[in-house]
Amino acid sequence: MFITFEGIDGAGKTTQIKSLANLFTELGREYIVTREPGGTELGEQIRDILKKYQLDPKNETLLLYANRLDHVEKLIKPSIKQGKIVISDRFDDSTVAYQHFGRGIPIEDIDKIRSFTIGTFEPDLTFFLDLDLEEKYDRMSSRKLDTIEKSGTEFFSRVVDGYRKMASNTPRIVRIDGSQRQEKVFEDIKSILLEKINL
Ligand code: T5A
Repeated sequence: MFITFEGIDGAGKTTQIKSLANLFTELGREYIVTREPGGTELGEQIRDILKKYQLDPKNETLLLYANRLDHVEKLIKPSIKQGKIVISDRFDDSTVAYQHFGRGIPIEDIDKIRSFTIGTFEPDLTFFLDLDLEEKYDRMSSRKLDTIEKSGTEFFSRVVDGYRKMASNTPRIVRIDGSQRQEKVFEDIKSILLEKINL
């Protein structure tokens, strides 16, 4: 089982992943928690580059897929093969939301790079934590922002709309109202999981 969490920065992905990991521990299920950008040694180095430099959107996209290929082959697929549940904080939908809808990279180009790197590999289930921009900015007001987080309101508004479109046409992606209190967000996630997998 490969589960991913998606949404704009500050949507609550990391918070919910912690609760889900605690639940799997209580249930005695074997799992790993990973993230993108990052996940492997190469991926973490790519993460540092993406967070530090203002790159051309094409370079940003290429680096994200270099990371993803390494992540899928070295960590995600081997962990699934060992019978573990893999939980990833962001995956391929982030590239469609941020680099296609946000930065304007044509979807045909993203499809080609994806096909060249990870082929048709995709998550079994994706939770999209939906949050309005006002709340996102409230939650992140005290934080030092990295290069992508400094991209501005218009950019993030395209990213949110993109995620909403993707969630409405992709059965794998389940939209969860991320503006609810933490415990209620997790209840919603748990009830979807109970429907989809044998916990
Ligand atoms: N990126 C990534 C791309 O552009 N393309 C790609 O293909 C990929 C893979 C990653 C950056 O890279 C970009 C997107 C990102 O800009 P990151 O540091 O990993 O950077 O950033 P995020 O994944 O966005 O992580 P964040 O920590 O910013 O957001 P989270 O994990 O969604 O939010 P979380 O859980 O840390 O919560 C944020 C704050 O809100 C509070 C928390 O306590 C915390 O203070 N909070 C709540 N408050 C009220 N109610 C709730 N329900 C709350 N839930 C959490």
